[in-house]
Amino acid sequence: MFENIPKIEKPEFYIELGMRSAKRYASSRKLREKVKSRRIAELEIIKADAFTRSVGGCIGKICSSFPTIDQLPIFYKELLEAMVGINELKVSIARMQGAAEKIESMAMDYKKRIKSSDTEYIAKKKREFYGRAFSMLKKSKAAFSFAENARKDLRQFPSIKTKILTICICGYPNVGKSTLLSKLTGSRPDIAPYAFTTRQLMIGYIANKIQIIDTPGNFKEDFKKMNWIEKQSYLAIKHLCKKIIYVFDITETCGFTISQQEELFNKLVKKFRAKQFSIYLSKSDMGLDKKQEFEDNNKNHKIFDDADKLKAFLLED
Ligand SMILES: Nc1nc2c(ncn2[C@@H]2O[C@H](COP(=O)(O)OP(=O)(O)O)[C@@H](O)[C@H]2O)c(=O)[nH]1
Ligand SMILES: [Mg+2]
Repeated sequence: MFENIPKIEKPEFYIELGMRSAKRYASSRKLREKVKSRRIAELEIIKADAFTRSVGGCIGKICSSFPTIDQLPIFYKELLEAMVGINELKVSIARMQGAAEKIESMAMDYKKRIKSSDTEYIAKKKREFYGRAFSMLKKSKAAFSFAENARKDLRQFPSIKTKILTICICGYPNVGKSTLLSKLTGSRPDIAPYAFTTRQLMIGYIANKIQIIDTPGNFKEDFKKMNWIEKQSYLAIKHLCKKIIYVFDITETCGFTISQQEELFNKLVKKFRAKQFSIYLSKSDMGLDKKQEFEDNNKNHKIFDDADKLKAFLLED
């Protein structure tokens, strides 16, 4: 979703690029003026134009490639705030843009002044113009590096659809969440016989109608202390999903007892009160049948031990 922001270099890079562009234009243009000092002014104007165009063009491209923050869906806005900092990003973009605009207006002034001046004055003004332009860019160094770090973070943002029915799968590590995602959507997430396999949010789709997100279930209380994946999942549950499927591993081979799993389930139900919870009992193929027992204990929630039946239920809605 945010893959198109170009790499943001240090200000020196754009200075160098601008100077190279100035040189290239100066050597390729035919001068019209006949008088020596006029010819020098004409040449310097061509250079200043090329420099300003190059710097302004690069910065313009960077700034416009960032998403318009105020128009982002709330999920992405909060993710951006958590991972990057919205204000800091806005300030950095404004700084870079401001530097480009200032250079442009300095160039206008410089060109006007040297137009019909003598060689010595042109040389003095030239030193002044580039000196100021360079320091203008170098002063914005922090903004360039902040924007570059933001770009790197943004590239790792998940591509989540924010407008279709979204369901999150929650539960302790190793209970069978990714396996269920794969059974429901046919996608092939990271499944391994050890915990903490999920390093990226795993997302699958049923018939392009339902989006299912595999999340780690055991969130830390404090949002700030959550890791990257937990933050994404937490915000996805909070802002995007309508339903939650909680996976119970009835065999306890995941390493968590049923009562531990129940505790987490109750915590989530309390935390995300507005969501609709269903329960999926995984690993029921291993010979244990606890469906009736779960149904007796959870009158408020639908219980499934068959992924196909769960899928049919989700599609019904
Ligand atoms: N027999 C059986 N094993 C399962 C089932 N679901 C998951 N597993 C196994 O349990 C382990 C953890 O599964 P995984 O889907 O990665 O769990 P996650 O950490 O919750 O995503 C893996 O070894 C799976 O093969 C199931 O329904 N039946
Ligand atoms: Mg998993």
